[in-house]
Amino acid sequence: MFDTFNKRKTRMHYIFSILIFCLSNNIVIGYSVNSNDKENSDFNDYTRYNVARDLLKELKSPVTGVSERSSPVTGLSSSAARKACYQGRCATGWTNFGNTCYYFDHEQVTFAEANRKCQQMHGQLVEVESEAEWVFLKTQAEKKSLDNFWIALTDAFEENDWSWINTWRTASFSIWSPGQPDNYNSDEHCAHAIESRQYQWNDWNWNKQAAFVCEA
Ligand SMILES: [Ca+2]
Ligand SMILES: [Ca+2]
Repeated sequence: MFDTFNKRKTRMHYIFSILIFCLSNNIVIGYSVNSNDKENSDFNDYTRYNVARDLLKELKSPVTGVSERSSPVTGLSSSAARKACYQGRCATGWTNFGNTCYYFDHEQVTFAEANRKCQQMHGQLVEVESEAEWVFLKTQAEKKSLDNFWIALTDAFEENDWSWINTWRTASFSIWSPGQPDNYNSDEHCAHAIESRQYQWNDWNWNKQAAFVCEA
């Protein structure tokens, strides 16, 4: 009887020791996973900060070799041109839709160059805010045989959080091509409309070249 009690006591002690060992190791493993998560998150924050900083630098850098381009309403200041566009009076070369004038440019440029060129014309790279606007752009692009073109959309600040570069508002409308955005090579943070996909969108490396559309 006493022996049985001692055996049971030894067994309980043994099981208890194993439990303590497993528990402490789990805590160590748990800590190490959390610590790795934090390191990964710090690393992701750091690389994402660099991506965003690089894009802002690109957007601010002056575009060289740009020829003088037409303003949406010839001879008017930027605000006057916008007011005229709002009234549906667009200059030659600009196309009216709703309260906005649009300029379709075939020149092949990077995302930042497209943005700057639109600004030089007193406009901005196009923000596509509704299906109606997208259908208008698509119809015009087909009519003008426009190749792939940049739109003002980026996820440079947070992966897969797409916002418009002029207003930094999160995009409420989007029409991605099937399988996109795929952030190919972890290096695609700007969007363009693809001609071969009926001008649905793809995320792309901002140093690639495409046509562009401005609005004012
Ligand atoms: Ca991306
Ligand atoms: Ca892509």
